[in-house]
Amino acid sequence: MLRPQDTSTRERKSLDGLWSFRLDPEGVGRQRRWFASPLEDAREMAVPASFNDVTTDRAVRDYVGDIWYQRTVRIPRGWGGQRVALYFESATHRATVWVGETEVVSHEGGYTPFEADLTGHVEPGQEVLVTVVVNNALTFQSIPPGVTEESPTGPKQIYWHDFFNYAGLHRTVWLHSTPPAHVDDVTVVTDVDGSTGVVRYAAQQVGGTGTKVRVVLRDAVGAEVGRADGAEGELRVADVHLWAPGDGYLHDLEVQLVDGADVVDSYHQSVGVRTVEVRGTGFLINGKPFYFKGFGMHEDHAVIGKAHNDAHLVNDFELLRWIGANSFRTSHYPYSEDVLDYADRQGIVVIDETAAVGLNMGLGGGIFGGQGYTTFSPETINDKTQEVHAQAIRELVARDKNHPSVVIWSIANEPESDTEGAEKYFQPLFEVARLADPTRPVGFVNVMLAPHGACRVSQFADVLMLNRYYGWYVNTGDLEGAELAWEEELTGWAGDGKPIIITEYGADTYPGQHSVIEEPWSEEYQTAYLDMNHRVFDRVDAVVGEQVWNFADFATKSGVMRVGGNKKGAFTRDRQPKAAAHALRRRWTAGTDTNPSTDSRKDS
Ligand code: BDP
Repeated sequence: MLRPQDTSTRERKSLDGLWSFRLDPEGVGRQRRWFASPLEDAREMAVPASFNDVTTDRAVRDYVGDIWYQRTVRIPRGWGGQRVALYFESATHRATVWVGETEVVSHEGGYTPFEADLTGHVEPGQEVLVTVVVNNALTFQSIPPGVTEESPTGPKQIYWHDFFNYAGLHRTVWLHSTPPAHVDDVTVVTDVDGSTGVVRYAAQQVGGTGTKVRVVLRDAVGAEVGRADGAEGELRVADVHLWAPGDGYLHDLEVQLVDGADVVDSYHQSVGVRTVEVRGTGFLINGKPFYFKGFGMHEDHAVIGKAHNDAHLVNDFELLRWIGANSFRTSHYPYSEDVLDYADRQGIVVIDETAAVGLNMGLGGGIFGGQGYTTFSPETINDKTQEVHAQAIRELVARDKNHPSVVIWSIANEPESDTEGAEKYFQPLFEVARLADPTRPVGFVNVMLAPHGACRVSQFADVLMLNRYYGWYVNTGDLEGAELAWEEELTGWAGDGKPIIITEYGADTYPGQHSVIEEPWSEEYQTAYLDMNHRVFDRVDAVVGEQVWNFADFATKSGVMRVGGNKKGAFTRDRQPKAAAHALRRRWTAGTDTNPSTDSRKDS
């Protein structure tokens, strides 16, 4: 499956806008066939948006269950003889879709795309009713997991991740056409041989008899630099302009299906020629040591929740550039495809993460409400969860494998990782990731509860990714004690001989809170806390990256540890800098021209 495009042979039509919307607290809509006619008692809802914060109604914000979306769609009259499909960039956390009275697709997982083939169900020029039932309940068999507990006031959704369970249609829905014979998938792997770029490609076609694959590679100004015939092959580009951090140089690979002299289908795949390699404790991009500077982020904004929005996208990347960041992690789920495309063009490096967050009943205790469950057991996170998780990894890789910005797959955030159950659960998932993509390093993000010596999962990882809160959740307010304890643990990890990226370190900070003696929650403490961490990182050679938690403040469920959400942002939720943002900017741009490609630190 490829993302819809407008090309010489394909067309797409966005279905963004206002849809009819109705909650279904009794869960009767499927049985009463709400898809068969215009939704009764509906209100209007924006797509793309998380539905939760759009209204003023608490019942909407906290709703758990089936959510119905519906609109009419006109099939373009010029699409006769074409394959017609509906493509959802995401539906959180699962969905079933009807066109008229015909069920056309179901999908599990809230952050990866899926598609329904409508050919044969619709006619060009016809207006059809498209109905989607989205379901946002989390269970032990969903990724991320959760559980619904009965309470005197009704069922309550419990989950163990620290961000609000925003749901709905967060991203664009496309109606699109392809020729009946069309390119169905493209995989590109690049290499560098001296000054020559190597582009290996493999293309799949469906529906063709006698059609052949042809590829044409063009540079950024459109000059042809290579072409080949055949479903698989290799192109070599002399004096290639590489894709590199801070230099998002892209080639365009046009994948054609040809029938004699006719171009039956044309699909455009961006290609960044670059290499990624782990060597000892080094992380190399294009053979050069790379030091990650940046953040764990969230898709999170006022009103729209987790919806994708281009203005916010550009603004967030402007702030990344302003502060001197060269990278981020898609904590804790795959972000919009537009974010990855933009990262490619901006030369920002990405650690790409699945939505496997909260697989840890030891974490948070009273804070996140994990009491009373065992993480890995037949009744909780089990074989079925592992299958869903494996599928989430496959879908992430299938969607993002061709993005040069993506340099590491993170298969989970802070799972339980110090037990036999964890080892058994995760070993096969590393294999799933490596089978799906043998070219990129694979890792997972380790939690403080499984320190060096106790973790049984990091043995499978190519890169060690650590989240640590010395000076916040432990040694609170005691940065001297924190510095000692942190350096001791980190030195242990450094002995494993793998590169280490600190994927989270941070302190909640209420903007405008000040304190001469650097008290927790003050802007001064956040800055001092980050400085302490940086002193530790700078003393440990195996550390190849620092990603602060978090880029910006973000929404969470209510809790006694959360003040209007998580306040660990360097920026506020509306993207104003706290004092720490200026401090980070000084560190990350020191000795550079603020170009993220120029790393002033840790060049070896
Ligand atoms: C880590 C999680 C992250 C949380 C963060 C925190 O990975 O999602 O938001 O801690 O507590 O446990 O701020």
